[in-house]
Amino acid sequence: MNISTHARKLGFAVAALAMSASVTFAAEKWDMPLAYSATNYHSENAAAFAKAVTERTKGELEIVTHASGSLFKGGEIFGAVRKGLAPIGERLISALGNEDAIFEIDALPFLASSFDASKKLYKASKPAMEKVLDGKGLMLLYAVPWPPQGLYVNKEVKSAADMKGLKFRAYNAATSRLAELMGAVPTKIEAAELSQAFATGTAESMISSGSTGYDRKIWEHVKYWYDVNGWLPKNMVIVNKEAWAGLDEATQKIVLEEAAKAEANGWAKAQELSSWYAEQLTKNGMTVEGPGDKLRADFEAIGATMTKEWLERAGDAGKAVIDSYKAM
Ligand code: PCA
Repeated sequence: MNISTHARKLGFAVAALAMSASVTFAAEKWDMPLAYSATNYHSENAAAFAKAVTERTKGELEIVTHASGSLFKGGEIFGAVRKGLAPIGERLISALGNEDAIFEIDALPFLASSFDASKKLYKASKPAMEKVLDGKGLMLLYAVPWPPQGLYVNKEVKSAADMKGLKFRAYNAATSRLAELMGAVPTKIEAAELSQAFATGTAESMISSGSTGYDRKIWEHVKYWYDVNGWLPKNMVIVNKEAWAGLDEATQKIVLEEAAKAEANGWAKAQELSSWYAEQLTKNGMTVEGPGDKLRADFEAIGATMTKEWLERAGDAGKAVIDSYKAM
């Protein structure tokens, strides 16, 4: 091989390398932080969404989920997506009360306590939420509920007064307030850290779904779950608008289609698993029952106080959402 052939070959090789590099470069990789365990249906649903987008775009947009708060912790995900540190992520909506009161609407006790009611509340609150998100440079892709919330506790509880002084694990300001109104002592702890909190005695009670109790093997720590069935908080998947604008139209269309599928699948799964989770708690030795009359009445009174307080914070925009929900 003479020198010039060699140089030509080298030239081709460099050009080929540059071309393949530019092809790889055009493809986007989106890391998607999630707060809950990989085996939770929210995380599995997000992983299926990510896989479908990756496959349908032939890797032009690869979405990779990171469960259990491994990339950003639950409390950091919203801020990370807003700042563009992550282009996409999932967050519990009702934990965002500091961002805007509207986000607390689906954790108001007894406003919407069935899947059907919760869906209506989602429909009624979605435009207001989207407006707030838009103002923060974010876009809503889909939202999926948790099953109904119940009271986990280490002893038999017949009334709110029985909760007095108990350490209570809260997942947002609303559950903290609820604990306070019962006389319990709230501490905010993300689901990913809650086994530890119960094991060390930092928490002795909480309100959450059968889903989270099951994920965290809560029966190792507490024996009672009172199915208060007061609300069904939702997780939402949001995307940074700048990252969104960087996608071509065909890719955006695929993401929206897959988001709609993920939303429908997620709602169906939550509903399907709801009683299954309760059964698993029973199977693992827990007492699972409805709240007694007194406890239920106490919760309703607390719910009324919390709704009143929320309406004061959320103002006319909040009232308009509640009115439109009630009219549905
Ligand atoms: N599980 C989440 C939020 C609501 C729920 O059911 C948690 O306990 O953190």
